[in-house]
Amino acid sequence: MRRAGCAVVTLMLVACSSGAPAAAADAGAEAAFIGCERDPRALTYAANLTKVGEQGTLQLALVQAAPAPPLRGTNTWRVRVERAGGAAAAQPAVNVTLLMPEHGHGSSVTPVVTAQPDGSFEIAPLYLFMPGLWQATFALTSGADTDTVVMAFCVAG
Ligand SMILES: [Cu+2]
Repeated sequence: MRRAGCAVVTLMLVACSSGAPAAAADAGAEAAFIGCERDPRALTYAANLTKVGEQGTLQLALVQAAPAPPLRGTNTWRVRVERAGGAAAAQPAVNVTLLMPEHGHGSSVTPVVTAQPDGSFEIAPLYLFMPGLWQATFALTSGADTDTVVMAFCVAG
């Protein structure tokens, strides 16, 4: 479409034939990042960011992310499984799946979930290897109850 526009608009011919490829590539990268920042799915990170699951039964608290906010590269998250509303969840368990929804791929590294003495879980490494929107789907369990929480963050380069 850019080329068609350039061919029609004579004034644009010089710009298109000389600097267009590099400029278009830069604009594309910038647009992808800005689009991610404005993406309504992207959450604004804060310690103890909490989201109720799709079933309304359990919730996930992202107690702490390191680095904070999440950045491109290797991340470590501390999370807690709670009853919706914040009460302690019995026999909590959590699993996480990473996805870049715009690209249709996950991470090349499978994160390990490690239960902590205080009942929370450390999840590492969360390898967010590209800038863009990363979506973490948490499968929550407490006894016989299950729920799913999706948290997405716009990861800067
Ligand atoms: Cu990607």
